[in-house]
Amino acid sequence: MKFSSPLFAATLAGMVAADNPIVQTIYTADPAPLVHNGRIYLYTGHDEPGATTFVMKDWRVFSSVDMVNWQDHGSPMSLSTFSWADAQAWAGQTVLRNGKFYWYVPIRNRQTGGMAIGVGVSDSPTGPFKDALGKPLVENNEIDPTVFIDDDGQAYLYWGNPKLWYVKLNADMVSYSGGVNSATLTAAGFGPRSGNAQRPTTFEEGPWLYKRTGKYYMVFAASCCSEHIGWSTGPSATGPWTYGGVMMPTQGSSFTNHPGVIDYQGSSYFFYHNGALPGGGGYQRSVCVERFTYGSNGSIPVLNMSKDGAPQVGTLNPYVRQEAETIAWESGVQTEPCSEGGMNVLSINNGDYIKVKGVAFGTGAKSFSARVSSAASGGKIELRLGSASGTLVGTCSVSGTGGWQTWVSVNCTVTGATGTQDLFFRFTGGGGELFRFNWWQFGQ
Ligand code: FUB
Repeated sequence: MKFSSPLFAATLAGMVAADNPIVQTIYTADPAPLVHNGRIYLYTGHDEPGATTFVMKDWRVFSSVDMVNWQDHGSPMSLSTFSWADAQAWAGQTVLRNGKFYWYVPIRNRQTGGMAIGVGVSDSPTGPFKDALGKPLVENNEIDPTVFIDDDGQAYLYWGNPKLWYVKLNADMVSYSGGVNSATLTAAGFGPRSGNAQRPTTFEEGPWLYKRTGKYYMVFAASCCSEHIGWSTGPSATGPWTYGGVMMPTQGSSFTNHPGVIDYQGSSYFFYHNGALPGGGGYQRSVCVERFTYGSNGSIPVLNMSKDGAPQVGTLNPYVRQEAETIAWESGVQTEPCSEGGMNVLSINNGDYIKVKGVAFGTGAKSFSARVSSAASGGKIELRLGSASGTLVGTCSVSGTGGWQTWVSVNCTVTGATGTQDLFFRFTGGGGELFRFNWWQFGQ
């Protein structure tokens, strides 16, 4: 992220050992992971810098195969996708059915002024998404949809704050049968809360429904404020629910938290948010991830927020084309849609860097190619190992190309890049923005 304050920039640069938060180029919130074709797609909200309430205008998508290097897919859905909505692009979830991706989101209905649940639909996990209905799927001024498709094909949409509601979705995923149901919130089901007659249990918002080894789980943001994460289980997708306990205590410098739970490549992962980036807080949040193990009886352990995040799953192959916006950590850069498709990195100034974690060079790389552009006079990409000031294994020069979206390929030789290493692209040059960066690849 490009921070206006030198203190913030220095703090971000100093957090390089961390893998949490997952994204540093922008503030992200309300994570909703989805595993598809061996890849994790992470759907998030987007907090605005400097906002003093939940000023949220679009949603974002990131993806990864290794839990540490995350590719930025930009914003395939925003308030403008929904002609009937005017504000509050809040916490949603995406599911796949019959080859289509359905993204359920809470948004403010401009006609009623109340919160409603809209549905975006796309043929691709990264969009673009369009409004599936042209109107709300359901509206009762409550928020935070979660969607789950049971083994028998019945899909459930839950949402709520302060109550918990559900409908049984039809197979088309954009209509429902049986009316709107109110889930019974009991202390036995969701843990007791005292001193709040409207909210007699710890359930607050952000339900996340899934099934694992025959047991149904409802994970949720609990109590307020600040929130912690709680969990309940039941014998069916409609309960009855039995309170399990706390999954993540109140931590971090955000007064909300929001759960997303998946299994990927044999491990279980918990996505949440906090205010850990420089300038972070309740309205400038960032998504993080932890790996965890269920108890033998299916219980969820208490997890703490960490800076380390989840361990890397496997390694990254530098000998196939990698997008420049696939990032484990960065300092100073941003992303934008690219004229060649996908996204590119911009706002590259002298001293900025991108870290790519766990790059498997094997017996050694001999060359490096990068796709770059510059409306200025360019600069250099230093290829360093271990840290932004680590061993220099190559330097690629970038010249002016006559435009910020006028792309050329540049090449340089590489010496001494062997084994598995954290790779740092360190950018150097004169003043101002130097160049932009679309993709890269090493040669053997
Ligand atoms: O991001 C806006 C709201 O804050 C979400 O809808 C809630 O879950 C809370 O995270």
